[in-house]
Amino acid sequence: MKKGQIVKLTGGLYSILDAETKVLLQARASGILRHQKLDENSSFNKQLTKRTKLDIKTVQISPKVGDFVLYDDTDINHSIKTVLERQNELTRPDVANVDQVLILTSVKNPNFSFNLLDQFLILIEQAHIKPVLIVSKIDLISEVELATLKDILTYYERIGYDVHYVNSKQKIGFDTLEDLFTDKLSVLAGQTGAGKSTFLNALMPELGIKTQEISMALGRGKHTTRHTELYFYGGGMIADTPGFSKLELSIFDPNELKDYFVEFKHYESACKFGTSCSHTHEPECAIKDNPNILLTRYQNYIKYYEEIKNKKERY
Ligand SMILES: Nc1nc2c(ncn2[C@@H]2O[C@H](COP(=O)(O)OP(=O)(O)OP(=O)(O)O)[C@@H](O)[C@H]2O)c(=O)[nH]1
Ligand SMILES: [Mg+2]
Repeated sequence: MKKGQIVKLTGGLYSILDAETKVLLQARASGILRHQKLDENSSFNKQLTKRTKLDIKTVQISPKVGDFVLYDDTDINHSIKTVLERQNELTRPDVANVDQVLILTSVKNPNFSFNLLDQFLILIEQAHIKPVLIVSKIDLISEVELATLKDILTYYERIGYDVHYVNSKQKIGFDTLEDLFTDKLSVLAGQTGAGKSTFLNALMPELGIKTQEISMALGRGKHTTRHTELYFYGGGMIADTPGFSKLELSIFDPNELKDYFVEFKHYESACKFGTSCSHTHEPECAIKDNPNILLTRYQNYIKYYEEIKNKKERY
């Protein structure tokens, strides 16, 4: 049995990078994978509740891009026999063992959205992955508009996120990205049309990845990227993933939400009710009306909090 990492998945066929030889080969998932036996501490158990854990001793695991697997190199099909434990995983996009997610947000077409940005940050924080902000299409707004946006985004830098500004068409802003990818599996995420594929083409012109102009010419329109694939760049790997128009937060307890607003933890101890403060209505809350917290961040927090609470009440 040999070890490898899945770098591409199309129509049931996997491309695996052999861990030792670094050779790419085609593989298929073996039948036994569909019912892999899990021990209690397996990372695959995370999504299961206590009850289903007792009920289900075997579980269906679909190998995904980024997964480390053991495959049979004596078999012509290179059958994948085991999916190894995941360090983390995303479901939309479907990638495992991710080191960082680059959130691409265009300043125009589609317009910059703090709402979408904050939702992305929550999803990535929840998956325990490092987010990096890439503001794209900076050539589409005036210098004054860009300066205003940059000014607001220094807030995100202060709370710990790196922010980069790019124009992928003229390859501007890429000099600061050089070491970003080394030894990492990076995922590009963002709305459809944010410029993810164009960004990758600027890094690796030889790839000629399909972007929206090309798909428009083919009469396809939206969602140009349809499958997830890892590309090798700068000593690491980058996944171009299909974008989407709407995100869905998968948080079931509204009290969990505050954990993903990373800056809140610096002030929380000053709340009268400490860590049990929901920051919504309590007296002497150190988050609400805190001048150091960006107002749109707090407003989005309240908005998502209500959404999660209402959803919970419906069940
Ligand atoms: N002016 C300008 N246009 C850009 C830039 N980056 C991307 N675009 C354009 O934006 C459109 C969408 O770009 P894509 O790279 O296909 O977007 P995507 O995020 O990969 O979209 P999906 O694959 O559908 O998720 C294309 O028409 C690009 O030419 C940029 O830096 N400046
Ligand atoms: Mg794309």
